[in-house]
Amino acid sequence: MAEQRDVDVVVVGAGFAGLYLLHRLRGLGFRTLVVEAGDGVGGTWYWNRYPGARCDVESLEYQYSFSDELQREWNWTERYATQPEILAYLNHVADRFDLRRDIQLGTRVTSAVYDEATDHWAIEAGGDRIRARFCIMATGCLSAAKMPEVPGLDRFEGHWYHTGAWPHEGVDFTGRRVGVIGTGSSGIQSIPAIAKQAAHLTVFQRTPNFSVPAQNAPLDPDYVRQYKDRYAELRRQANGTPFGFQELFPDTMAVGTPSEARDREYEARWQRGGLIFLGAFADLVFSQEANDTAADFVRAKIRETVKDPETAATLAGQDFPIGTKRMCVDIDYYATFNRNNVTLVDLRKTPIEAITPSGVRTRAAEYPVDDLVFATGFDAMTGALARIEIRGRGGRTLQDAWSDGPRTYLGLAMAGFPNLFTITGPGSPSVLSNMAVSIEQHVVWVTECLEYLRAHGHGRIEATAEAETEWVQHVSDVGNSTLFPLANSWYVGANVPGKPRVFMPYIGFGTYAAKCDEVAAAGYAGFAVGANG
Ligand code: NA7
Repeated sequence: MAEQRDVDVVVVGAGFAGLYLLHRLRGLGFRTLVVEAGDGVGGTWYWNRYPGARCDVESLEYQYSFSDELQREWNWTERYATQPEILAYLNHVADRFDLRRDIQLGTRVTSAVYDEATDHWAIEAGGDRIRARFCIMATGCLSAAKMPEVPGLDRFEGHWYHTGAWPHEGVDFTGRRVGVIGTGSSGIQSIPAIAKQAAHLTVFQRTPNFSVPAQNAPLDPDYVRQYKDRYAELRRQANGTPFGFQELFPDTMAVGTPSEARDREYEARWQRGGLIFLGAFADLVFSQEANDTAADFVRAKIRETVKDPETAATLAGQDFPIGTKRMCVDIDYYATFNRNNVTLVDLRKTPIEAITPSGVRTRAAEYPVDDLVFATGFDAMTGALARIEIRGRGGRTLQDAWSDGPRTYLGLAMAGFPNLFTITGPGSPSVLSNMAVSIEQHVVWVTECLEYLRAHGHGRIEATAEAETEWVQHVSDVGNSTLFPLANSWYVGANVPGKPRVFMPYIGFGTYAAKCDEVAAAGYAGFAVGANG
């Protein structure tokens, strides 16, 4: 029988969240162990190594703010950092803060079981057993890769890859016929890069997405210097905005603004590039009429860019309000379809019937490919947690507790699962915000909570069923006041057959953070706390 390790806190995952958790918990004197499935740190940025992978949040905004020296000394080279650069940054953080000695790599947590008699969690991980009073799931919300339900892959004779589990040695597509299935962020980033290398690229599109240009460029050293001087102030500003971005949200409405002025605003933002396009007007995610003006602007840009009218129409055939599926940020995505070696297949007209030994067969034709890339996304927000057997009070599994959809209090804790926390969990605003800002907020809140419990001699904390029910309702009410639930997105679990259709993220980072602060200031209102078991 493997030896059991005893710690105060076990953290599952060594990505952006897990690394910062370890740094803070250690600083507070908690004996902490981080368990990570990958052979390196970095989480999302460890696994997603597909060609063209970048963050769609600007590099200067997508970093830790907890260390002044770190932000001063680390230099991002481009406006949008590539995956290798972000991974290098996270490795730098792991080394700089001497984190590695408490991270167990290459170890997948398979179960976490709560012992009511002692208020401890028993964790099983690759044959190891760990006992900890607190367990924090920093497992990521886009980390459980999702393959499509298409028959025949087992007979495919070429190579196939999922963007979220890309080979470390890279893939050379030179001279090869490649198929990409999926046109979310991962597809939209990888398609231009693969098209430059492959002999031929066939893109299989089910739902066309909205994408705006990144207008990526090397960072100007003068700009970076000025930015660094104002860093703390800018981050404070981001912490109060609805999506955790520095850009302040406008109060002007698209409805009522004359169309020339509206289009000038959209054009200016298109030229600036990036997700701030959606910040053009305050009513874009609330009013269909407003949303249509932004969506029509992007569709016109697609038709202007893509030369073949039929291909342009297929790329511009979105059937959901812009922004209600994660909008994509691209480098030359639409222009890529002007290349002679790229073909677009509209799966809405001719769905995939099967993967054959030599390609992809749709209802209309067979497309021969040597390599297949699945850019088909993730079982988002709940997938990584569902893959671990998590048992709380009475041996009840989290999957059972969430059979009608995820239920959390603040996206951080669950009734029936004492001393368990989730970072970027369902019910938190993480996926609808600048993830770096959300993660820092969650980590600070959870670690301050543990500090409070220790200071007050409490060994147990648990969200009450009432607080959880109220929060679930509130998340849903806020979601329903917007256009978000209109899209068949992974925000509502639509990409996973059988997954309950529940709008999972909380909309409004600033409001959320204020609510979390209020809860803490009121002695953790909505939680039951108890003495050491
Ligand atoms: P996404 O955004 O979930 O995109 C997945 C894409 O794959 C999307 O276009 C899907 O079409 C498509 N898909 C999924 N299953 C199938 C099948 N069976 N057949 C055809 N096409 C399919 O994942 P990403 O990895 O691109 O991005 C995830 C997040 O990472 C992103 O939001 C950013 O936050 C970063 P559908 O829309 O379901 O019709």
